[in-house]
Amino acid sequence: MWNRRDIIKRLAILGLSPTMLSQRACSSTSKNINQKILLSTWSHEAMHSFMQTNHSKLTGLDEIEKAVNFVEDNPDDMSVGLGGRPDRNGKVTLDACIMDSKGNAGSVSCMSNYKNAISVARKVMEETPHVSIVGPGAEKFAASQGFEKVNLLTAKTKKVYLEWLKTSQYKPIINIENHDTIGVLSLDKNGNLTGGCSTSGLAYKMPGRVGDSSTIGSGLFVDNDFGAVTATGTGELILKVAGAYAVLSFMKQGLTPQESCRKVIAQIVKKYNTKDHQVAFIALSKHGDIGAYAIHPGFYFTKTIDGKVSVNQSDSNYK
Ligand code: SD4
Repeated sequence: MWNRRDIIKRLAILGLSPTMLSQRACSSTSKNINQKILLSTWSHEAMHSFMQTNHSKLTGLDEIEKAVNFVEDNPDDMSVGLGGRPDRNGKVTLDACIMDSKGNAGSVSCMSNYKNAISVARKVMEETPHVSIVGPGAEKFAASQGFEKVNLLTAKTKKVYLEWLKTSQYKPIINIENHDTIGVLSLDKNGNLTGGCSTSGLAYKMPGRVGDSSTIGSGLFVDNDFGAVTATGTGELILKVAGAYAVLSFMKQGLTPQESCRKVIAQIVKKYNTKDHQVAFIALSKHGDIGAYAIHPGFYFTKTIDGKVSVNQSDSNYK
């Protein structure tokens, strides 16, 4: 039998301390939490009024898809869907993924000409034997599913792109705007978790570049027994640590969502040069506990609890 000292020693090997353990044991059965929670990255105004009026009407995948569609359809949001910033050749390409409470997943990467990447990702999950379809294959699949073809480069983003071409300097800007990649996590009243993520990726990326937002385990992961996590920021840093799954693995060890997000951000900061890069995670546990943590200040996330929307700034590694 292990005594307290053995347990503390073993926790130390895992980089844990007893106080970091959540008091709430993770259970593998769904339970009624009497609260409906939707947690999302940044403050996407296009989504807020929808959430206030429809939060109680939709659940799971329908809620995730509709909420993300509002952001994808907004031409003024230059990080997601229609009007997203293009790659360095002037082509807008989208990445998105979705995951349900049963562990099913779907994604599209580097897809142009169709604005609702999250909906195409959902179709990949529900209508194909695959998880991930990219580029022209994704576009062909979207057409076969009846999605309407549109030009994603709006007059506004074309102007911004032509301005960028004058210097062609590839330089990420931290918290480039206060609306960015949309990642959404939902917990329904039966304790079931769902998640989705959609982006036009890093502005002026190399053609063909795929980020974390369509990579299951990096930009998003849902494990209905424990929790759900999504990410935003420089995808290359998130991919290199399998970000969303890394956060979730700490939650599986019993850490709170907040502490789990903080630990993975700390790992990124320790390993890589993060002076000019932002990364942030949001996490939602099976029990409705919330976590959010970023490398730099200036990351906002939105909580919708039973239809009440509030925007909060996360804690960060650098103050
Ligand atoms: C990407 N993670 O493609 C996305 C970009 C992003 O906030 O999240 N920006 O790397």
